[in-house]
Amino acid sequence: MAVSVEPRSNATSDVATVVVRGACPHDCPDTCATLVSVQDGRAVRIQGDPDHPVTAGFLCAKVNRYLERTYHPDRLQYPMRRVGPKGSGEFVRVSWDEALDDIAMRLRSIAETHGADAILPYSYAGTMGLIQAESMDRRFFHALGASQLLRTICSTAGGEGLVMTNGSRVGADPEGLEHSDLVLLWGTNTLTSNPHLWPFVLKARERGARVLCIDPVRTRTAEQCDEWLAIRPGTDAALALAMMHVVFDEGFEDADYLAQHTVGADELRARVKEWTPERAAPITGLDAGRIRELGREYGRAKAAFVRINYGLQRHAGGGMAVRTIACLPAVTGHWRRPGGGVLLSTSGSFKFNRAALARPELGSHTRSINMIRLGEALNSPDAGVGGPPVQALVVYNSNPVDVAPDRNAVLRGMAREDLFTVVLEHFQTNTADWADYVLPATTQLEHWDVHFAYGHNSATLNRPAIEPLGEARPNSEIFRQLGRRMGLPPELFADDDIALIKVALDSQAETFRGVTFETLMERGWTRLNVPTPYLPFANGGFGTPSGKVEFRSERMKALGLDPLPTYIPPRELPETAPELAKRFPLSLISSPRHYFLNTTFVNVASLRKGAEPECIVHPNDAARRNLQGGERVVIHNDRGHFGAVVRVEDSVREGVVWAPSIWWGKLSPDGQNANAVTSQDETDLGRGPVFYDTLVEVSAAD
Ligand SMILES: Nc1nc2c(c(=O)[nH]1)N[C@H]1C(S)=C(S)[C@@H](COP(=O)(O)OP(=O)(O)OC[C@H]3O[C@@H](n4cnc5c(=O)[nH]c(N)nc54)[C@H](O)[C@@H]3O)O[C@H]1N2
Ligand SMILES: Nc1nc2c(c(=O)[nH]1)N[C@H]1C(S)=C(S)[C@@H](COP(=O)(O)OP(=O)(O)OC[C@H]3O[C@@H](n4cnc5c(=O)[nH]c(N)nc54)[C@H](O)[C@@H]3O)O[C@H]1N2
Ligand SMILES: [Mo]
Repeated sequence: MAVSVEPRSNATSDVATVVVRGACPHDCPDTCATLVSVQDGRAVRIQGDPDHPVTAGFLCAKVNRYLERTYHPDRLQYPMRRVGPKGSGEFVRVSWDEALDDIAMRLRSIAETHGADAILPYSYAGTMGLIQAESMDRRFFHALGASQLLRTICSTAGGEGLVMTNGSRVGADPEGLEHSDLVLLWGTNTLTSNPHLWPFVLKARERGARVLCIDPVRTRTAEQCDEWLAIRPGTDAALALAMMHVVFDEGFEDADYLAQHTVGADELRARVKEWTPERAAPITGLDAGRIRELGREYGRAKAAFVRINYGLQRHAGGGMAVRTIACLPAVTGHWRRPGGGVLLSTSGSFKFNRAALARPELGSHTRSINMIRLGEALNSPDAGVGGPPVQALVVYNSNPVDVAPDRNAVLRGMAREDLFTVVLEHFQTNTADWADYVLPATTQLEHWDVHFAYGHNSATLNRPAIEPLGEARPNSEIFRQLGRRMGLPPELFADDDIALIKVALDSQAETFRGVTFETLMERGWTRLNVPTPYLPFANGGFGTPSGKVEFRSERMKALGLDPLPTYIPPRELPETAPELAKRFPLSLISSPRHYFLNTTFVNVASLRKGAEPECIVHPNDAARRNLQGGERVVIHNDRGHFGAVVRVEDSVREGVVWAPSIWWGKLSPDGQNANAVTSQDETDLGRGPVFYDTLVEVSAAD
């Protein structure tokens, strides 16, 4: 593969330096444009592109260490075949030909004996690149007739909630945030999980906006805000309903926007009439007076910017919560003005030609398996959905043993002697330990890709900066080779990665006008064909069946849900599960630790800094358990347990335990992590996970 470079003179060194434009591949709203400096074939520096309006020349704490991760001594560089017992982690090096021939033979034999849907791909967003995450791999599994994977683990609950109200995964433009006069950071740890939004928040504040954070945890983001509203987990819809109560009650609604661009305004008004701040107070754990004042602040604002991220939707009613919050700017007409609206995701504006990349029509007949129910799928004779048992698992861009809920169920499945497991990876993760074959994959510095974003409006190209390490290969190439070996139609596997990028860009969408391979090659990134700031709904134009904001939704009704916004309580709270709560009274939130990206970077020493898993407990909860702080505890429920060192602080609300995540099991003293206690339950919309809807008890270890 040719390495594409842009020569640049380098005054400080006599070794020629070339700078290669790239994209951060990680699952984060920011999708940064990067500049990688290469000397003599080795990457020596990675920086954020100073010209990119959102990257703004800086990278996060983690991606600043991307070179350390790439050149990590533990990088997998050769294909390996298991020799020891399953899970022992004993492997021998084999050639690519030997590995691929044997994998093709095994998969063919499973397809003949059990049917091709006994083969399950398992991937998520280890890289978000369209080429390495949803091109040749998808063609391969679709043509094979493998089971489909429902990729629900992160964003489908909130995404569907947004679609029910507004009709698309489109939101307020972060580049307009500075014009906002009130910023609500609602269920988002912005400084950790979306740091490139922060400069825009600061600009709004400089212009006079108040910045509030609504979160059960006083995160580093909440610390920086004007106020922390310590809401009870999973109760956000009740707060939003009460805010709308105040807005209507005190006449802050935009009657003209309601009349022109919404459906069901009268029914919404009647619904929120019941939602007095006094009713929402005990549910949300917030003071009724403060809720009323928040409703007024929102109502008086001209352009409130509500940044919701994905934390608040990881509860049983997460879809409804997002749908309900998304109603707010339509009631007040804030969509009309720069800085106003709700932002969950901008991804809906990126109309890449994904169908041509992935060819879903080839596999549309096969069964679907929800990725968050992997434990059930591996342990049930009919995979939990009907049909053959899962006999082969092919994992790439994901680390299911550590990220999927109900970890012990996943581990039981991975241990099955009759399960054939292939893992494409950079590192020997806990998942790779259970593989029959481990195949070394390239990193973002070593392959081509093209990226959308879910927190801004530019597409980004990634060019390889260095040659692959050892014998590592891009995912796309591994599936190309497997497709050929398995005798699938050769024309599906003919495109090289640059041809695939051009396929992805072959879009007729208006937002894609001007987004071409040439513009991307020239600058590295291209803003979609939308104005700056983009006001997607200033004049309506919603993607719902009615073309309007659907306060009342027939689609919700068809799903058996309330057609109007409402509050669906978490499954695991004292008031919904009183018996369970007697034994397990605390709500566990296992949201991202600042220096990890899901389980990526956990093995980078400079980011782990010798730390151990920890949890934070409120002083009152600690006192009841005789915990002083600093000692080792076990966090447990009927699904399992994991260990942590406890910190006692009032930075979590009473009743909540925060265990920053996601640790590698094998880098934790007890080999476990937070997913030992999470459940395979599904959200109301989108069949998503309920990671933070989890009751536990915290006990001193021994
Ligand atoms: N550094 C870093 N950045 C990341 C990631 C990472 O692992 N590390 N992960 C990336 C990925 S995949 C994603 S999806 C995003 C996730 O990033 P976010 O969408 O920001 O989600 P979380 O960090 O899961 O949760 C955000 C906040 O929601 C709070 N929260 C939990 N439950 C509730 C609730 O019921 N109501 C309210 N109001 N708040 C609640 C949590 O305490 C947390 O502080 O971040 C991305 N960015
Ligand atoms: N308890 C708890 N569990 C959670 C969450 C939580 O907050 N709490 N968050 C959830 C969320 S939001 C998400 S998105 C998921 C994330 O789940 P995953 O998408 O599985 O994320 P990672 O843990 O980062 O694992 C990605 C793996 O892909 C590998 N990888 C990266 N690039 C490539 C490549 O080009 N090729 C190949 N073959 N491999 C590559 C990396 O080395 C890494 O091991 O986890 C979920 N699980
Ligand atoms: Mo995620």
